[in-house]
Amino acid sequence: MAVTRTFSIIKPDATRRNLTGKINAMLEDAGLRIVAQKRIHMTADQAGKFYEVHKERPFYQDLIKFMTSGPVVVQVLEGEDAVKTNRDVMGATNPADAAEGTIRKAFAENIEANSVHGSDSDENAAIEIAFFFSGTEIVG
Ligand code: IDP
Ligand code: MG
Repeated sequence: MAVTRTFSIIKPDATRRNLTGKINAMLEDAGLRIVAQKRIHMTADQAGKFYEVHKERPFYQDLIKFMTSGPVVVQVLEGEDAVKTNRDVMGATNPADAAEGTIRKAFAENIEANSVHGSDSDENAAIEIAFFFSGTEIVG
């Protein structure tokens, strides 16, 4: 396995409850290195574009409302097989299905307000990283 990068978001439900540090500790304990990070308040335009793949899903408008309801922390994570390593520590989308020891099991409020985003493939990781970060903001 190679060292790769993935894109992560600490979502508004988590920043509201001041969980950024606890989530970062779980990411680091899973072997991921935070090589870029910034706290932003997404615009509806940004959130709409970011989640465009879900635009036909019934929850799309709600998701945009949620993702713009407060600050988020966008991150680039680096590590062995980073996409999978991060998805494993995130846990299932629905916290009711998330395994013990995962971020969503520990912190998610419900299937929408589920505390973290993580890219689902290396291709999407590259697209999502470029959506929020310039090359000089990422320091490996
Ligand atoms: P993922 O975040 O685990 O990759 P996706 O299916 O890509 O899950 O969905 C993106 C985000 O959309 C989820 O993290 C969650 O915030 C929201 N979402 C997914 N499914 C539902 C749903 O059935 N109801 C409400 N929100 C949902
Ligand atoms: Mg997804």
